[in-house]
Amino acid sequence: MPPTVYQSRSRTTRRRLLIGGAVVVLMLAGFVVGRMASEPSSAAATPETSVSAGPASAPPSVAAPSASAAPSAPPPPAAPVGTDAYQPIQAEAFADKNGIDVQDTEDAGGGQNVGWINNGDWLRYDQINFGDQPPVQFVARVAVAAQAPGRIEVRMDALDAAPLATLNTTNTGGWQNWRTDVTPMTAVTGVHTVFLTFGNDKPDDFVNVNYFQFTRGEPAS
Ligand SMILES: [Ca+2]
Repeated sequence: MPPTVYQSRSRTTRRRLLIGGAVVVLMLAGFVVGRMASEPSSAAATPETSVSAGPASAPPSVAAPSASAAPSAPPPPAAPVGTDAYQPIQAEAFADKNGIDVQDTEDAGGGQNVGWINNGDWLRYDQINFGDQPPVQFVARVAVAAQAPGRIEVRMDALDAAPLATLNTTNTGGWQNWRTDVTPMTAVTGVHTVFLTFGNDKPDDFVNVNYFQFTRGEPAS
């Protein structure tokens, strides 16, 4: 009897050892499988997060330097020299004159005009910028009460230079009846001193001028 008891005891011990060993093997296998599974998943997770974080943070970081660099990038836009020939130049803004006087104008927009102009008078305007593309027209805002015709001539850099434009003045109905007159213009480019010289065959005043400008062919305003 005793041997059977010993045998039965030894059998249960062996079973317990086998079960315990199997549990250890299963735990080891589970550890290895878990490690293999966690390694690829963690390796895939790090690229994903780094990739998704890269593009998301990259555009703002790129845009921020470019936006901050933009103000510092265009310091070399050189300011245009002198007065734009293609915008209205107020006649009363002369640098020098001969004869001629200034008065408040009744023309639209107000301001002043030059008047008391007769033969031999002139006006000088410094640093008028014609740019690289030449004008084709001289435009002047004029009022004429005189019946006798006269001329406004445009000369570059010297009073005795050949006129590049000659505007013939005719009666507009009064010294404050304003009209925009246009005449063809010989090509000129760059920055020049502009002289307006006045001439007619009578000793009387013959024209008032509010403003003038040059055009490249656009309709006169
Ligand atoms: Ca004016």
